[in-house]
Amino acid sequence: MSNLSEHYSPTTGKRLGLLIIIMVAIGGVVSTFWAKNRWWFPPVASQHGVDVDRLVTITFIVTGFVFVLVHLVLGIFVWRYAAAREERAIYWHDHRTLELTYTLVPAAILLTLISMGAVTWARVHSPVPPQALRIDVLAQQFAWTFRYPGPDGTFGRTEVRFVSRDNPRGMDPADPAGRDDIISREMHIVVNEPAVALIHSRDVLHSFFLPNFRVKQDAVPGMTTQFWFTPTREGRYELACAELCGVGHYIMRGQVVVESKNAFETWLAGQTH
Ligand SMILES: [Cu+2]
Repeated sequence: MSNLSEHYSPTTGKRLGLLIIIMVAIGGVVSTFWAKNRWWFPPVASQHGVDVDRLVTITFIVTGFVFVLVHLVLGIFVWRYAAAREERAIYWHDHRTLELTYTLVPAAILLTLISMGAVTWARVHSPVPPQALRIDVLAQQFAWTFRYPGPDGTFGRTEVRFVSRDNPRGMDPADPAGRDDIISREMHIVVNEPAVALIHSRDVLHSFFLPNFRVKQDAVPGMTTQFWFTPTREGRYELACAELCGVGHYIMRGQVVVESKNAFETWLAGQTH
């Protein structure tokens, strides 16, 4: 013990404590003022996206507060109780009130955060509104294509055995419902109206990621996954693949256009069948 206290003087403790406090302060300032505009989300453009952002903000505030608090206390304790020659640490075996406090308080905070998340999740993944615009999204190495059901409102049948170079979706040539289907390399949707993406993959796992809309859904070979959302702002947005799907993953991007009902109808009418 005497050896230790010769090496670790109260000055060392003060320096270490101060270092922890300074690091927390620098980290807080840098992330607030410098990283905020570089590493933050792109502007939100969907209804549920606002709820998602609110959840993220609340979570950051709560966890950030606890993070700073814990490290300040750590710094202060290192400072205050650095190896003093005679002082001994207080020790007790049981402290019911203290144990209950540090168990129940974090549990209550976490339960609150989780419940808020669960409520938002349930709303985001609620049943698709019947009037939603349906878009068949096909992911393949390394591109996105979109299909609209055409004037008859029905998608033509697809089957794996029909997939070929000229027929990447595997449209059944015998199905009349498929004759008027419209295939596009851009996804167009109507502002303030729900749209549902019915997502397929032709080869490997991909992920349908619309950062502005806070939408992310895996594209899984052999099944249809879906995500419905309501865009709230007109404009042109990025669609990215968020699942490492091969050497061309980085170029697997698409465009999503949110426009008025009129502009959408005009665009759709101009598409070749
Ligand atoms: Cu991909």
